[in-house]
Amino acid sequence: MKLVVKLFLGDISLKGDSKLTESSGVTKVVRGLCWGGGGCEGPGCGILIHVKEGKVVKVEGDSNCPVNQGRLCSKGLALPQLVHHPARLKRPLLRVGERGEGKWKEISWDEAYDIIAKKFKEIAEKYGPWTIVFAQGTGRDIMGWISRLAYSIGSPNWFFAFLPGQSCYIPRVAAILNMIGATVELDASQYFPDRYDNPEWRPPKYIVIWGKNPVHTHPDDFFGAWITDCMRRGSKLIVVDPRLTWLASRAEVWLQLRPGTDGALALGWLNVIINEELYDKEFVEQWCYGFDKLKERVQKWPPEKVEQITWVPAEKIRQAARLFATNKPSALQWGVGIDHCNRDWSVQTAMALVALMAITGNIDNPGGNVIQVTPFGIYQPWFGAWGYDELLTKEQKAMRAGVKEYPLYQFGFLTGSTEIIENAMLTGKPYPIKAMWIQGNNPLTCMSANLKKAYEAMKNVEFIVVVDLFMTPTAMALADIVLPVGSTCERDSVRCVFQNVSAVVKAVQIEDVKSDQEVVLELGKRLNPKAWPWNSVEEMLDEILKPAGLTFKELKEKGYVYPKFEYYKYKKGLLRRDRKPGFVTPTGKIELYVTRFEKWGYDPLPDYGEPPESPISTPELYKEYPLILTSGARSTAFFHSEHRQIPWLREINPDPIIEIHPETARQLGISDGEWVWVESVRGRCKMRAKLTKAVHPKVVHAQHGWWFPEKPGPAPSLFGVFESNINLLTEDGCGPYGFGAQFRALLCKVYKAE
Ligand SMILES: Nc1nc2c(c(=O)[nH]1)N[C@H]1C(S)=C(S)[C@@H](COP(=O)(O)OP(=O)(O)OC[C@H]3O[C@@H](n4cnc5c(=O)[nH]c(N)nc54)[C@H](O)[C@@H]3O)O[C@H]1N2
Ligand SMILES: Nc1nc2c(c(=O)[nH]1)N[C@H]1C(S)=C(S)[C@@H](COP(=O)(O)OP(=O)(O)OC[C@H]3O[C@@H](n4cnc5c(=O)[nH]c(N)nc54)[C@H](O)[C@@H]3O)O[C@H]1N2
Ligand SMILES: [Mo]
Repeated sequence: MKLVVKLFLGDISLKGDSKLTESSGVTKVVRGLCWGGGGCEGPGCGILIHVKEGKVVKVEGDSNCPVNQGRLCSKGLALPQLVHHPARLKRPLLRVGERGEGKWKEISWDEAYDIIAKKFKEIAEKYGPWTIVFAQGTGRDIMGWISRLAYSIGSPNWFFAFLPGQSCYIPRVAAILNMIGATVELDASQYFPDRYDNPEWRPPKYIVIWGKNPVHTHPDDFFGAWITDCMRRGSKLIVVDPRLTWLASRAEVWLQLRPGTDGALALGWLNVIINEELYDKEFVEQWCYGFDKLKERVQKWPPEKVEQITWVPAEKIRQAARLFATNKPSALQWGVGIDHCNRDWSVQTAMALVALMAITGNIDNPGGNVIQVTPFGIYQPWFGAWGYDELLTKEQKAMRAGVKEYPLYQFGFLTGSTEIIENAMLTGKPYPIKAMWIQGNNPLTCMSANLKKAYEAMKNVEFIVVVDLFMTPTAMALADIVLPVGSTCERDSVRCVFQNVSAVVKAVQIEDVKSDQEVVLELGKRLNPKAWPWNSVEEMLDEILKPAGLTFKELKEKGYVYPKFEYYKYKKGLLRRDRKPGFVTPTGKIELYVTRFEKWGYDPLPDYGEPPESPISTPELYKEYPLILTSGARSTAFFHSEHRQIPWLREINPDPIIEIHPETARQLGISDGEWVWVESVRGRCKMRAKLTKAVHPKVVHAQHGWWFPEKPGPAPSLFGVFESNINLLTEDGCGPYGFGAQFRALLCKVYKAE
């Protein structure tokens, strides 16, 4: 039978995995994008949304999308269950009982906007607009919108509530922006629409995967299966991870380090590569600054000493360092393991890893670590600076929480500091926080490393609005108004991040739900019409796309648009404003010795110290809490605290899991599947033991973000958020540079829950 599918965007013939027949009754297939809103923060996977009678009946990967080439993860495949979930928020809600009581009244959007706009304006006038804070989660399709909303009322304080030390990628970004002037990513041919067939591309000989698990996580705009694609084309792996991940089990070398000791290990690699003269001398001479000082610094870190700290045998350290340095091109990929495991040293750990990429000459070369640029130079909303310069006055910028304390905050995402804002909520200093807008963020379940403190802090905020798809513990406990927004299948939006520009396309409408974009535009107009001159979301998207010479309608038709990509941009004068060759740093070179850090009184070189809690830094505590706790390695079933109510996904991962080595469990009298208490000096929670040799006998790994949508919502239960949540045990606060968290590498004990 000839396949005829009526499409939203004109007719296209579907191929490959999309074998639909008329008899299946599917009437419409919309080509969209999985990005936030039920999907993840990942690389923007192309999807085909199958719609029948206004319902999403199936979502699959788009084989024409160069990013995922037809593949899709469990969360994307489960979108139909999410879109039509009975617990979805469908109308704006106004709190009518006490906070946490769970008593709500449905109101219209106009009523909701009126209340919010009035309140925000009053507060801005009386206390200053900076006392209204705008909180987002990991971001995805929210960052730019919410930051502009904040700036349009004069608040410089949009931030991650309450992510300690901006510890999702930003500590790494802070290091690399000051050393290279740009971010880099492993070259898996993602910048070419013809991908692996492109003649300029070469597969990396070795891929070092450091504190990351991309096949589960697809983070930082990287699709995990690109690693396995490279492996099929000859790439070999070196994995640095305390857990035996799927990738570690397939690596030529797996370095099972003690959690939190990455800095020492990286310095050990640098020691070997520099002292054995395995580095790229020409590249270092021509393009790097401060090599001699780095050379001097790494003398402190011979492999034998590093072995004592990291538990990784010196010979293995040498082997890995030699393989990486002597096989060009090779690439090094780093993950949130760098940001979460050693709060006070995370920036300097990242610095050591940047130095490894640089001195081996693996920067912006085919198959190395390529420098990322914004496609078409779009002043795009993703990085969240959208409107910063034009909308904020100098005085308002100076009020951003953290700028005075942490000069490096210029090199993150222009966000306010969690530590300063949370403290301001608790103490009223340096100014009180009067209102909070929470969009795409579940601080009471996930993002804070100290849930009870976050709870206490937010209780002091007079007026809180939560914008979400579901009633979360945060919304239930604290919201005065809850606004329902749609999934990635329910909105028009654009994604302009690194490799391409692509369109998020609306396929269905669920009751009174709006998209995040509509909400910020409509509320924004009421707060400051000058900042939101567009009459519709489409007009706004057209404006954003102007530098690409595209309208939103054209982008929807084209699907995935790639700018021309160039290697060796630093040689061609493509990075600097003055068009001279070199990097965007004060010296124009890659700064192994960071001149800005020197200026600000920070150590300009990589270094290592113990995590705040460890067998070495707190030996007394270690006697009582004899296991090293790491947390939050991502489950394929969930995005952080999301998806617990989605049947297909909950079935994959029904309970909160703690991984324990079978030998350790035997000594503790714990058997597989048993409920246990996990306890740190700060608190305890209940989890189900999974016995596995994938963890070291002295290390346990706990999942994060757990709550139970099936349990009672009203306080004190709050959907059981304080029962099995590991963030009752973790430690908050940031490191000296203002970055880094301690979600991992802490001490705990585990015992049977009788
Ligand atoms: N112990 C431990 N804790 C951790 C971590 C860890 O490794 N270990 N990791 C940390 C890290 S790196 C991060 S980034 C944070 C994440 O912390 P969060 O970003 O707060 O986590 P999410 O669960 O993704 O919460 C996002 C909320 O946004 C809603 N949402 C989803 N899509 C949309 C949308 O399109 N629009 C709107 N308006 N809402 C949406 C979801 O329903 C959910 O309630 O957690 C941190 N917490
Ligand atoms: N399915 C799914 N995907 C996600 C998310 C999700 O919640 N679910 N969250 C998204 C977000 S916001 C982020 S930040 C990314 C994170 O993505 P990744 O950076 O890939 O992070 P994780 O899986 O949290 O951790 C990576 C690895 O770090 C290891 N690790 C733990 N402690 C240490 C240590 O001390 N040193 C080293 N070297 N490794 C350590 C863990 O064992 C784990 O295998 O994932 C994103 N993608
Ligand atoms: Mo994150």
